[in-house]
Amino acid sequence: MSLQNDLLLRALAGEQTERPPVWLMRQAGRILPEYRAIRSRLSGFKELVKTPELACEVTIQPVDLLGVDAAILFSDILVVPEAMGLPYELIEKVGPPRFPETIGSASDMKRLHAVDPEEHLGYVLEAMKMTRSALDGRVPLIGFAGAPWTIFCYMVEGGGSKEWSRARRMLRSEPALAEDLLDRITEATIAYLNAQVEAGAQALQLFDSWAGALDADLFERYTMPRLKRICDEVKGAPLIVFAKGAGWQMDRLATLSCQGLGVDWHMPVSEARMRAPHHVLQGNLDPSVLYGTEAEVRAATQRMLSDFGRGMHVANLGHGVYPDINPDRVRAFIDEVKQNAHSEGVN
Ligand code: 1CP
Repeated sequence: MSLQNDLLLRALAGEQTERPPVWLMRQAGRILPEYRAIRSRLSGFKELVKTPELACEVTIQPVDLLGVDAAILFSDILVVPEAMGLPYELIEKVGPPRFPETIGSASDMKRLHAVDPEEHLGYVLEAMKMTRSALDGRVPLIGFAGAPWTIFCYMVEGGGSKEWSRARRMLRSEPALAEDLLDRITEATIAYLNAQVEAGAQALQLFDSWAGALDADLFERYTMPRLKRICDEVKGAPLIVFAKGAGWQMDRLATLSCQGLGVDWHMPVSEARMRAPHHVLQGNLDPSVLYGTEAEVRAATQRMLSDFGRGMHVANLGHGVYPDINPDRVRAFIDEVKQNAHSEGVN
């Protein structure tokens, strides 16, 4: 089945497209009342993630309701530590996800096992197959995983953190243990992403949401070799690596064999382009711009588009959309990107 809208895939292949494709990180989720309606009928987030019919339905919602050029499978990066042996909890109205058990010592590693995607993450692969078929070629389907360092952060800390000091302490005080844990996450991630491609993912994103917590030495020693392995060993779909807060490492990231690099809103676009001349860049509007008026959203989107210039660009925010943003502002952002083509006389 050929794609009716293949802008994202053509852009990631380095082709000059009529206009940049546009999608939003975290587009499937709490910004949409239609998502909240489904969620409120369920026992919680986990039921949604583990029920392929429902995951499929909320994945397609932003395609129907917002008009994005790609769907991203509704799931979470935390399914990988769970598949390795550390289950997460997301208790409604209590707060963000938590891991009741964490990794703090060599003996904790006994809790972990190798990941067989079919056996341990079959529900994600099922949702992927179902969604690919339900999309019926309307837009490409993006699969994803967390990068090793970001998953390591959650497995060591047990939940979100401002500084990730416990995770960074492990890198410095127990390097052999840290390397072992990062390698196991890397193995699981490679198998998982390849299985997603087999199940129907047409593009992939690796979220290194907490890459910005590392200094240059730690980034080089612990992160770069694993990102390189993933880029080299995952086959069959273009890959975007988004290392949030690590724009200053763009020249190192530009040595990776992935097709796309995410750019957060701190990074001047001209500098990202200079340091990564051969990669497609994705981003980078500050999500908080979407709290402004429609006119402000449109003006800021225009500025972003002109900063990136023509080609080699996937329009997105510089991080995930915040749950309390008005979907009309998201629509204004998307519409402004789409208008961009018309104002230059092409579709
Ligand atoms: O419905 C709810 O109330 C739960 C909120 C929620 C949602 C909608 C969580 C819990 N995860 C998700 C979905 C999700 N998570 C997607 C869906 C697809 C889409 O993008 O539309 C994706 C790609 C993720 C990825 C994810 N989960 C990341 C990487 C992206 C990023 O924003 O940096 C991270 C760090 C997580 C962990 C996570 N899951 C959920 C929360 C609240 C968090 C943050 C935890 C913390 O650090 O405190």
